[in-house]
Amino acid sequence: MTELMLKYFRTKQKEVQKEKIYETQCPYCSMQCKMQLIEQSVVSRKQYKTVGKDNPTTQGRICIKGMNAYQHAFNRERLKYPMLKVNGEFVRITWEQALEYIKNNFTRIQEEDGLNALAVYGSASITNEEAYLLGKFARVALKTKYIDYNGRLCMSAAASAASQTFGMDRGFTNSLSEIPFTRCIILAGTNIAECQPTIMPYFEEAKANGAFLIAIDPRETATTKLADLHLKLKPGTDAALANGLLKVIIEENYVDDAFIQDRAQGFQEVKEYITSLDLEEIGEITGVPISQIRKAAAKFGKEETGMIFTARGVEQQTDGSSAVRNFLNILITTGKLGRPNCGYGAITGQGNGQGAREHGQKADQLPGYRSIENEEHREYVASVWGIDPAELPGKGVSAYEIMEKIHEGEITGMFLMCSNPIVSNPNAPFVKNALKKLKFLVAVDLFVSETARLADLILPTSSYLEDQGTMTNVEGRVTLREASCPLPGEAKHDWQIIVDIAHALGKEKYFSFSSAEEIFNELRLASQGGMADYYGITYERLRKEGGILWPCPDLLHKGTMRLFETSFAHRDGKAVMAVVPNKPVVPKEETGKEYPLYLTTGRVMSHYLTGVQTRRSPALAARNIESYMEIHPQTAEEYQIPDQSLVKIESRRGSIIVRSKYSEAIRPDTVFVPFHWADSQNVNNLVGKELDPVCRMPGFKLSAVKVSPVNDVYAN
Ligand SMILES: Nc1nc2c(c(=O)[nH]1)N[C@H]1C(S)=C(S)[C@@H](COP(=O)(O)OP(=O)(O)OC[C@H]3O[C@@H](n4cnc5c(=O)[nH]c(N)nc54)[C@H](O)[C@@H]3O)O[C@H]1N2
Ligand SMILES: Nc1nc2c(c(=O)[nH]1)N[C@H]1C(S)=C(S)[C@@H](COP(=O)(O)OP(=O)(O)OC[C@H]3O[C@@H](n4cnc5c(=O)[nH]c(N)nc54)[C@H](O)[C@@H]3O)O[C@H]1N2
Ligand code: SF4
Ligand SMILES: [Mo]
Repeated sequence: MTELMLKYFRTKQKEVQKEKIYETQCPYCSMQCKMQLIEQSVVSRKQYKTVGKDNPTTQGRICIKGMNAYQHAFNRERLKYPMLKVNGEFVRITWEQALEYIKNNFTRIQEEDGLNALAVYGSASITNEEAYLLGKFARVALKTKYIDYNGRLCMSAAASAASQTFGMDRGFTNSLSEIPFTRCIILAGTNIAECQPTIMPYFEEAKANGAFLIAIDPRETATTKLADLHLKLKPGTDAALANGLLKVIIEENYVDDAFIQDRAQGFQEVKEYITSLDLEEIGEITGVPISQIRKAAAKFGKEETGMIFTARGVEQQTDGSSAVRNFLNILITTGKLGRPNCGYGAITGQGNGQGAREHGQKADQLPGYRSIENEEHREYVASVWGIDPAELPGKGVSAYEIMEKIHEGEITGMFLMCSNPIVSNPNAPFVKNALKKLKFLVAVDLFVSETARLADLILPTSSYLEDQGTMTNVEGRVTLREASCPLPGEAKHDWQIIVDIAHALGKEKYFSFSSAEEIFNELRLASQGGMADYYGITYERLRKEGGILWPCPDLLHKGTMRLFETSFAHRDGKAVMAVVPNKPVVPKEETGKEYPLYLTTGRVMSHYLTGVQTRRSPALAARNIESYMEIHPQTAEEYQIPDQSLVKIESRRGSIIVRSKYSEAIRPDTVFVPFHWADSQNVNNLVGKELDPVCRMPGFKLSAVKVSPVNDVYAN
């Protein structure tokens, strides 16, 4: 190094005047990696880097999204003031004006159209405290029955399946620490390598220890590459595939009779139905060679221990709930539950995908996973809230059905917190028109998202760096994220916004909170004695113990690492098996002459959900600047679509234009499009409105489409 260079570096070093460390937790997926944001103040500017921090779930690992999350939080487009739409333009107003405006409009709407004319639409990206408070806000401050949230599009199939089969829904029956020691793993419709990257070492370790990994996915992905066997099924046929696996398991007698006898109901009916099925036919339905079905079943059946994981590939189907139940049938039949290194995992999606589904944001739910239709549950929660149980509204409808109610004129106003439904809901043009029809829409967001653009009023809120609260991660582990940065401008925390509006509506008596911890303490009480019992968890314990797995019913309870060791959560302690038909009761869209290809949708590593945050993070956006359609070269040739060229994709609902991307990794009868982009690239313009009859999950993973090169479109 020359003298000159040395001098340069010394001066540079001196320029780094100070370093600040912000303790935080990633705002994105369900791993909820703990991390530190390091801010270096250099004379002219601030620079940032993020490093992982040790914790029981991810041991200090982070992925590229976590590494670059600060970029959206510090983005210049962050909302800092309440913004009111005046003649089509957003103008800054004060909080006093905003609250007055909300009060007047909410009151007017409820006077004109009834209490249920106001809907609340929530999210699983907010904290437990905020999710809890939003549920209470809808029922106590607004007295409306219409509340639901974006988790309906995410976790509802897995949640309903676990509730029906086990009597209780915690995504993982075991803690992650058991994965490395299991002998056989089925990964069904999950792309953990891109969606929960920091979970990967658990599976890599299992493999290193000799476990056999089976992946079920219509595409080869970074996840299926880890597997020993990849069942490349036709989209939407998981229920039938699970029947095929069960058939071999039963025929080859890998059945755990003692377990079934002691701990399950309904095996005989399942067995009878399975015996009546034809494996050849299952091979045809699923497109998976029978030899592979046999191999997978034998491996899973034979091994002493095994685990099954499902995610949105299986679940985001109009038979998602029963498809998951069929995978649970396999676990029960082989007795792989309630003991070490055996169990089920629904891999949660959003940061608080677990906690936000437990404390009252769902249309039919009260805190602690209680039911709004159960008299005892209503009485208990009403007593915590200090109201008469008769005042509690009844059950509402699911997220997409709220949009239908708007079109029908029953809902005329909405309070939207932390979601971008015109991009994330199926049948997107219908949803956009619904929101445009509202008399009054308030959106609480960090940015002017595509949906916020339609709002009458946008309220600025805090990002993960500024907001304190608990999040329940993929394992069911409740973790505390501390606030580490000051709020920008006049932004307020989501919980503060809810509290302020409740006060403006004259409900201060029920919303007298001045910190997240105070809300958590009420949540603890409201959840006490429920399925998801958080009573024994306190901020103090979370700080000391670094996370606790629920249920945790008292202050001395250590939390629950493994569920169902001696009994399931149904009254009689037994798991309930279900007969799942090969073909769903509500038929799925079929491909045919006009729409010959299956379309399935999902994610890429660098973007998050509707992309509002990641499209504003330069380091992430640069990796995937636009949407694309993954297509097999053979199929592309058939439809004369060159690689990397614009292609029109059409379904019965609408069309989009994206760039083609050749890939041998996908089935020739299927194309794949990620859903992180809006407007003319919004793949939900193509997805239909049909919902799973049990859990109201849309069929995001299956539509029939046709594709054509864009040049031809113009030529026509
Ligand atoms: N990078 C990134 N990570 C994320 C997110 C993100 O947006 N980006 N979102 C978070 C959220 S909220 C969620 S819910 C999770 C989602 O996590 P995943 O469910 O793992 O993600 P997806 O890409 O939606 O779908 C998973 C896989 O299902 C496959 N698939 C499609 N159709 C079928 C089918 O019919 N059957 C089967 N068996 N498989 C099928 C797809 O090819 C895909 O590889 O990820 C979380 N993590
Ligand atoms: N085709 C297709 N569609 C899908 C899916 C699919 O696989 N395929 N997956 C579905 C799934 S699993 C999910 S989870 C949904 C998610 O879909 P959305 O609910 O639309 O989720 P996001 O894109 O995360 O929208 C969150 C919004 O809240 C803002 N925000 C971020 N943090 C905060 C906060 O702390 N407070 C507030 N108030 N706002 C905040 C963001 O800026 C953004 O505008 O999409 C579903 N839609
Ligand atoms: S996106 Fe998920 S895996 Fe990546 S750092 Fe954030 S929480 Fe961890
Ligand atoms: Mo999700």
